[in-house]
Amino acid sequence: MNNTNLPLTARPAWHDLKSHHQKIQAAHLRQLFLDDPKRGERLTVEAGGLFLDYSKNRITDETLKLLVQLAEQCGLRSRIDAMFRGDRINITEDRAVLHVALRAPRTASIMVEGEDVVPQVYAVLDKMTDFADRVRSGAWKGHTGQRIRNIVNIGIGGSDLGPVMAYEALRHYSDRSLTFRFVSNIDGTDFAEATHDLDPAETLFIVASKTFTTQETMTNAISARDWALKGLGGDPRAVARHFVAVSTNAAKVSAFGIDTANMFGFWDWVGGRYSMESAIGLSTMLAIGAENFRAMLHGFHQMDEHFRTAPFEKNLPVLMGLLALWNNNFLGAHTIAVLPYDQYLKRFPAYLQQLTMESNGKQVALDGSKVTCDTSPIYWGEPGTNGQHSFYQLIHQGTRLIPCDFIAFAESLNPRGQHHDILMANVFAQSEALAFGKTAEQVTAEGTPDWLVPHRVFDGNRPSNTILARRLTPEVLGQLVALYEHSVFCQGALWNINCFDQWGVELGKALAQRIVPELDAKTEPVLAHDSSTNNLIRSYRMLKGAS
Ligand code: G6Q
Repeated sequence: MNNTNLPLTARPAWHDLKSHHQKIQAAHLRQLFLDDPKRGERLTVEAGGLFLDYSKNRITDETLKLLVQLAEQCGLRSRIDAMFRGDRINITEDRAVLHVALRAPRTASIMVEGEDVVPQVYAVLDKMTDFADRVRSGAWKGHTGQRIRNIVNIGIGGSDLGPVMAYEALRHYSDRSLTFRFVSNIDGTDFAEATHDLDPAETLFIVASKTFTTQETMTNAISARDWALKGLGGDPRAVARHFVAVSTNAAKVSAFGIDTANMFGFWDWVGGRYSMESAIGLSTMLAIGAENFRAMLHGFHQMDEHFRTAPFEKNLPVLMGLLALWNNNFLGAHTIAVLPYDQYLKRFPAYLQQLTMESNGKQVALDGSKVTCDTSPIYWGEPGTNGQHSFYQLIHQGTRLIPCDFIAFAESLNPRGQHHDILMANVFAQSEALAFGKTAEQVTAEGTPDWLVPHRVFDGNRPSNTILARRLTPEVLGQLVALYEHSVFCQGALWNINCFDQWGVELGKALAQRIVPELDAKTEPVLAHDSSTNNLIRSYRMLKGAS
């Protein structure tokens, strides 16, 4: 049954799901809810502090049974075990995938190549804690003896999106006497705007780069060093007080001029987009303190344990993964909207875009063959209620099916009058409207003239999940991120693809390296690209007055 070489679409459960889909495709959520008055209570699951209502999906008990069978036939259980065991499941880079070790308890033991990595994880966490405490208390001084008031994280992709998202998400818990900025883009505007009002004497840069070779990050780090030294009288010793590094590459860190005593390490078994709770999260720890950071790790770990041990039909990440696959591969939905009804989660959709699409935007199965069905849907979203006043029109009445993940919290971190009840009323109203819509009869009964009726009808039957938690805490953020990480893993396991490489980002990088000197050349370079690229390069050179 677990024959890994069988394409997903050749699995018996896939065929059963296809014919099942034929049978139920006409079923409307209105009917499904009428048929089972307890559906909204039944199709729910809870793990840690997260409650998932998935009843507003176009599924029946049979759908779920078959999806679970599909997961079993694809060997999901053994895939999960292999990840937690530290097998080299990232086969194209020959690496283990052990972000779960970053949040394991101190007493755990996880072996990689005969070595227990948990003590290493805690050695770095302890070093981060000591450093964060010193900066937050003012004991760590800048070169001129002033305390650090500004922290600028320089990193991109996995070394940026997690830290920014976590900082924004947990801002409520952050030390407000510290200013945090994040520089990622090679566009000099990013650096200029992040630093224009900062005093170098009070500014600490974290250069966050797993490889310490990423073009954008290294260019920004060099600009930061120039900026800092210029503002601090040019003494190179200032670097030691104003720069720390987060990396796996000690040689490159020290070549840059950062003392490796001020380097926080991690390991090749931590993928960039799975690294926000490693030392890459140093800015998070500086913002919220070590205790809150540990609470976040605990949240991650709770979800890891749930994922590892819960039966599939009660397993939150597995269910979310299977539902995403159902909506994508059987209902033909190309995208998923992630709609957090919490302003603090405004960067969560951007974070998820990398997690989901860099992980599962693949067209080749583990054995090198082409996949036989669509892989990752496109994830996108904005916080509610703002999105309601822009793109929800398309979700409600457009021609495309857009499954939605609503995320909401029972308690506001900033209670103010009726704000929170109104916010929550909107979450519940949106998923209700999407599922049940409004029929032509209902619209007519409201006295709408006939010609206007079609414009005002809502078909409904549009699927959504609602994730509810009591309060957005560091622990709950950890659970939420781990939930999506594992849901992505489940989808990837069923599609039989490698969630942990990203070869698709390489070609553009390599071509850019070739083009940089052509843009920079003092004399007209000989261009050997296609006619469009050649012409664009010439036009650029002309416009900037290079030739
Ligand atoms: C993430 C990717 C990628 C990576 C960045 C930054 O999974 O690997 O987004 O995080 O390219 O890489 P460095 O941390 O090495 O600078």
